[in-house]
Amino acid sequence: MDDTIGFPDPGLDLSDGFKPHTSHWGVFSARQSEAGLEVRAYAGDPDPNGIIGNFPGALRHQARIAQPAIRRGWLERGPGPDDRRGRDEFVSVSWEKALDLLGDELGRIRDTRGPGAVFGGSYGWSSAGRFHHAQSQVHRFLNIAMGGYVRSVNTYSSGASSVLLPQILAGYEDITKRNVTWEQIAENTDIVLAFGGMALKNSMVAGGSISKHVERGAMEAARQRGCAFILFSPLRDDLPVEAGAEWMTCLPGTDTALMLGIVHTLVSEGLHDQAFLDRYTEGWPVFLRYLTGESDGQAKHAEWAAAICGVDADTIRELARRAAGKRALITVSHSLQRAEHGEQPVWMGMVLAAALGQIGLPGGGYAYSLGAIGYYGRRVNDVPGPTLGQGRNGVRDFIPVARIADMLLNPGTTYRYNGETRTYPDIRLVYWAGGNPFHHHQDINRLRKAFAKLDTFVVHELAWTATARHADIVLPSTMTLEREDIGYSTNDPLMVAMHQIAEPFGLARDDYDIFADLAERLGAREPFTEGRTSRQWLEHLYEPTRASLQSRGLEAPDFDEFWRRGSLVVPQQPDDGGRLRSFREDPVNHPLPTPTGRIEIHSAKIAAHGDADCPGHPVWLEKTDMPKPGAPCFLVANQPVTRLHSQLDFGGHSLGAKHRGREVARMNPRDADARGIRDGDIIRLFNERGACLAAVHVTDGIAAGVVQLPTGAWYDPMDPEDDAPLCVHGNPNVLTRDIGTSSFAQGCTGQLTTVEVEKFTGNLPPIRAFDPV
Ligand SMILES: Nc1nc2c(c(=O)[nH]1)N[C@H]1C(S)=C(S)[C@@H](COP(=O)(O)OP(=O)(O)OC[C@H]3O[C@@H](n4cnc5c(=O)[nH]c(N)nc54)[C@H](O)[C@@H]3O)O[C@H]1N2
Ligand SMILES: Nc1nc2c(c(=O)[nH]1)N[C@H]1C(S)=C(S)[C@@H](COP(=O)(O)OP(=O)(O)OC[C@H]3O[C@@H](n4cnc5c(=O)[nH]c(N)nc54)[C@H](O)[C@@H]3O)O[C@H]1N2
Ligand SMILES: [Mo]
Repeated sequence: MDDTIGFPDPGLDLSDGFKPHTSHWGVFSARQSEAGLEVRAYAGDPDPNGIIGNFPGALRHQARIAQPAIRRGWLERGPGPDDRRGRDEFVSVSWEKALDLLGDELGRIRDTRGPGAVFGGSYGWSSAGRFHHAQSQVHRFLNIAMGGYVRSVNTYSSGASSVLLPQILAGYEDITKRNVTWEQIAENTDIVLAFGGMALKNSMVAGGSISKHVERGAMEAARQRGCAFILFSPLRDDLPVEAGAEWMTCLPGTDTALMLGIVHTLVSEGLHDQAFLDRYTEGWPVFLRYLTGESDGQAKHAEWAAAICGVDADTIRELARRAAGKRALITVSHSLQRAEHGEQPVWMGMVLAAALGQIGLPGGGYAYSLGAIGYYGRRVNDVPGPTLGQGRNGVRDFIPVARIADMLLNPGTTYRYNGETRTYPDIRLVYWAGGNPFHHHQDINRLRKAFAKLDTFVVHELAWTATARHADIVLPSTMTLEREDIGYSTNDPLMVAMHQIAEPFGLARDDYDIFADLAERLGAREPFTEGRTSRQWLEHLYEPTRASLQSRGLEAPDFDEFWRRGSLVVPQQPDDGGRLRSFREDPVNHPLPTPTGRIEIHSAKIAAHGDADCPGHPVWLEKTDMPKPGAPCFLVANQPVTRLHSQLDFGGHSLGAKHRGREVARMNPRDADARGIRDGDIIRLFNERGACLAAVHVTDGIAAGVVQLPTGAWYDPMDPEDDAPLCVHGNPNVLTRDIGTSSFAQGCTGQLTTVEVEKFTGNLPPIRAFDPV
């Protein structure tokens, strides 16, 4: 308890008028003067992140929204389905007018259709502060002022794994936050098999705030001690050079087959840990019949796996022998499950770890999504942090988050989810604050048709994103630097007093103040605000932390003192290996929270669902989107290096990495040569759903047959009047498929699709995504 070792806090550099602040991509201090905005990374961070360099150029950029705006068609003709969304012009209006019109429309929907006609999932990352967190604000508002809303469950990050893991291993947080830590890896691990890697670009960011980026140092320390890192990925930089990894380019989407080949080798050579399987797992015999081919006629041996995944059979066998009997760690990235049948590699990774028998030992076993987010897999704070109450949602209905277009296009139709048959509701109004679905959702051309069906689409945004451009009512919100907040994450010990650095842009207002005025129009100001100003809310939300520190006899500064200092280190729980460790030590008294209390290699519950696309144990399932004539290359649409998703794509750090204004794709020289494409060219990527332009970097750091284009370049249709316009900027979601992972979890599958690529030789169209509206 009370373990803050390893977290000396040098404090933020507050000299020269700099003030403390934080973001999903790091703690910093900043100063706004006539010279513009300057940022200084937190001195306690051993490996600060360049993404904070997006702030200076973004703060006063013309892409910011200066004034409330209403789509002309909605203003003139009122609410109703309209395919002019995303094509129409906007009319700037006063706050008074915007809020009056919106208040009336919310009242109409509430009183005629009820809150079940409102979709308020509002998925997205918004900002790091805990009070002005846009989702918390919009959910609280809709609950209190509207009586509720149809919500979304799960995330785009872990749509398949967050439904699966609790049924086969342990709670999602047990596995991602209280499991194998970076210190354990540095000290104990002999070999890491990293499926999808642990790219440093990803651990640079975190949910909430992040003070220290430790991953590079931990991998370097492990490597120096003799730990071997094996990277299975289409991209070499999915592990840092410090890890000294051996890079194996398995074909995208085939990790499950590869893992089956490794486990088959373990079993056929008697290298698997039968004692572990007997003592801790459920269903191994059923799985074994599948592995050996007894149940389906096909043994999953190394040759079989090699023919599917492209890693040769000798290498697969060698990997099994190298991992057996060692402190072996299997890591599976989020990306593997953000694809068709994404449940399978997550489940099979766990089975591989179980067969190696290391689950629950320091630095060994199974670490799902380690490295996807900074500090994941590290310790959890031992004091409560600030959380804004959401009120009560009077609507029970929900959708799995990535099924939004299906819901809007097909009200009243049924779909499968987690063993149930459910019905899509009839949504008339969508309210979004703090997310960018026209960046994050798949098959944007289809999404446009889905949003055309609404009566009204309301968006709070700080900038003219594609989502704002598809809305009916656009309300300008402040960005984090323009307001006070508390920065905090449950697994980062540094709580940050986020001072206001700059005045709001134009007429932008805090989401909270916008909702307070709307609540007034709906007769709910007092329950929404509880009579508090923003500053009073911060004091109120800080109090549980202070009281908890005080009750333990620790230094417990009052709010004013915390605010003056700028940061506060809170104690963390010990690194005790969490639930998997205690299960290993005593499986009878510390059973897992699965139906059998054991590691479920076979799940009777999932088998009973009867869904062929996710049966009762992990299996290799053929993909329906494989390279073919017309789309012969895999497209990996992964997370970007220079920004968080689409946020501040107009900031200097993000713009600086583009080439001729376009997002940069990567291709192997073999694929480029075959198409007469050279490094630095502009290419057109296309398939049956859409097309976009991008610049290209030709490199042997990517596997042949794979093209990579990160997410987050703002959708920029050349001619918005088209049904499937060319995106001239490089948003891969004009190409991705909008299907669920399976009937079981219905997660997002945006990571992987297939495309053709050609050199673009026409006149280069201008980028207009960042133009003011
Ligand atoms: N093809 C493909 N698509 C993917 C993925 C993939 O791997 N491949 N990954 C998916 C994943 S894992 C995720 S998490 C999603 C991310 O998708 P999102 O979370 O929707 O992406 P962000 O760009 O972070 O969107 C946050 C938005 O909030 C706005 N914002 C910031 N602060 C505030 C504020 O204070 N108030 C308001 N009102 N707005 C604010 C920002 O300007 C930004 O537009 O993308 C998914 N999409
Ligand atoms: N800089 C930055 N960091 C981020 C984010 C960001 O936007 N920017 N977003 C954050 C969020 S919300 C999330 S959910 C996490 C996402 O965490 P992840 O989903 O793990 O991240 P990605 O970068 O999308 O994918 C990781 C790598 O998986 C590889 N890969 C793709 N498909 C396959 C496959 O089939 N098999 C194998 N073996 N490898 C494959 C790709 O080469 C890719 O680089 O990242 C977080 N970190
Ligand atoms: Mo995510």
